[in-house]
Amino acid sequence: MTPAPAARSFDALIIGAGFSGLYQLLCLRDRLGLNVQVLEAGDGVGGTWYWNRYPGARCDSESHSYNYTFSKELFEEWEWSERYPEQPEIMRYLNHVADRFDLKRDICFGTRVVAARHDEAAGSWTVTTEAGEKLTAQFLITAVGCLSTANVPALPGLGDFAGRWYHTGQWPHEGVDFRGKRVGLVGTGSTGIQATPVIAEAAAHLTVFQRTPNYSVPAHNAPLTPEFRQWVRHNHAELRRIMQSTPNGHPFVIEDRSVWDVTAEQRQAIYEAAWAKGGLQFRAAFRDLLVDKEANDTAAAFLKDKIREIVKDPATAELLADIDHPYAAKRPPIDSDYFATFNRPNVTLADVRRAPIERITPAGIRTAAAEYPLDIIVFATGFDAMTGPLLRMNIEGRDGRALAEAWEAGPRNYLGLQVAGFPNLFTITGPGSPSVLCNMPVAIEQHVEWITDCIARLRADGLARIEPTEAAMDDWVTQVNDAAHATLLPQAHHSWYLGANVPGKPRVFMPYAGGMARYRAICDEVAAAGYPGFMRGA
Ligand code: NA7
Repeated sequence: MTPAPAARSFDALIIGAGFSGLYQLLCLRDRLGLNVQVLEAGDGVGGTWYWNRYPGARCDSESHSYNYTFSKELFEEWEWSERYPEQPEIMRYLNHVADRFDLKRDICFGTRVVAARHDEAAGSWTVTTEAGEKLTAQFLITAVGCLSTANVPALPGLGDFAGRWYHTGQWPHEGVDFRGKRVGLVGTGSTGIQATPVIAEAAAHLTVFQRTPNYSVPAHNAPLTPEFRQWVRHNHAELRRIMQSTPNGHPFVIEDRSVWDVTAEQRQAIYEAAWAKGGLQFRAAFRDLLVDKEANDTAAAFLKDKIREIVKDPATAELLADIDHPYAAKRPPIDSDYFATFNRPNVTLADVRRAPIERITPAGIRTAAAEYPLDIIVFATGFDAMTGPLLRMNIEGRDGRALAEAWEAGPRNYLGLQVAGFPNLFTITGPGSPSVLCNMPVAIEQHVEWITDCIARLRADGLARIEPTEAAMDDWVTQVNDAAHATLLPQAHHSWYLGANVPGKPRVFMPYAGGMARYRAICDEVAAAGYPGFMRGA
């Protein structure tokens, strides 16, 4: 554990030392010259990647786009080894960044924030850590990630399970030995789909408990060739331009053609080519896949046929292909041999949509249909996404009003960045911003730079505080809703984008679905116009 900082009072406190916290520290400390402290619960940098060490943990963004782009030198000196970066390599990258810019000296590790309260008279935030320490700052910036609060289902009997159980987002650093073990994996989101083939290789038997069947496109991961790496190194500016101009912040453009511009044969050939290429790019094959349900149906049918082609047992294939939502309306997973894994003799699929899990017994999992004896249970059951990490910190704004109360009916803010009644609090990649619908480093750089400019302008104007108006928030909530409903995204009624995976959570489409490029333009316009919708004061 890093010793507590000597000074108790800072210009800015940043919570979290992942992609966003590191860059925010660099910007505020080295560009603005502020006195900044980062508080990080983990014992190292990495954020989401510090905790998600499950077997097969890998980013679905392609590695050459999963880095910072603010520094050409940093971009050019780092070389990724594979098409998609694996968790340990992302950790090496973030440690490299932290060391290169000498960031660790201003990060307090092993320090979990349990409360944050705004003091109106002092114009400052007081943050309390789990150890009871109190720190104050004029600005409070949350860099806590969107997928950092593990969602362990409240299943009766879990405490009595005689084996070991783990959540993928809280994976033990020493790893888990599956050899000779009967393993149950609950959840078939991106995580479960990544972990299944890797666990199946090691375990004696793996049972995958599937509630909602999911599409998946092959990742086609492979080592990067020296030629590709060289091309990346020489194209920093162009790659940055593309990533900043596309709706999802990826280094490829969405094709400007409709599903209906081509014949059925041409469409099939386009989907085959996209399948062969693999990755998230599949969804960029046509411009209307996420806005026209019938167009989407053509992609869905193609992907379901692929499952039936790959999986040999027809009953298992039908269970896997029985998908009830439009393709990419939930976050689309990509995989390495996920469906083929069900052809292995040591892998079973259990349908817990028709026969739900009733309880965990000392011996395993009991569903409405059968009892499955298990030695290890892996919960790949996702996260209390986006709002979860913010709400668990007990943030209180003016007059002690809790953020949990302000967001009782779902998150409300302006531009996904600030909440009325919570002056000088900024939420990096918060709900109401593109965040999880975007390649995260792109969303993070945009937010961090906007916040940095905002604070710089405030100081240059001799002002000390900023918060949005209620009217601006109301208008933004409407825009976030409208943007979501212009797409098929809300049609996946069980999606974590809607908070549907957490019992009791308000059903509100949380990220801004209008596209990163449009969002960036809106934020830039607001800044250029002198921050309309915000109240700035002394
Ligand atoms: P996700 O995408 O939220 O997936 C969680 C999975 O766990 C999903 O299949 C859920 O089914 C399932 N789940 C959750 N609770 C239960 C219970 N109680 N019983 C059975 N099944 C359950 O999380 P991931 O970690 O895979 O991915 C999160 C993001 O990380 C991903 O989207 C990328 O952005 C990176 P459900 O669909 O709720 O029926």
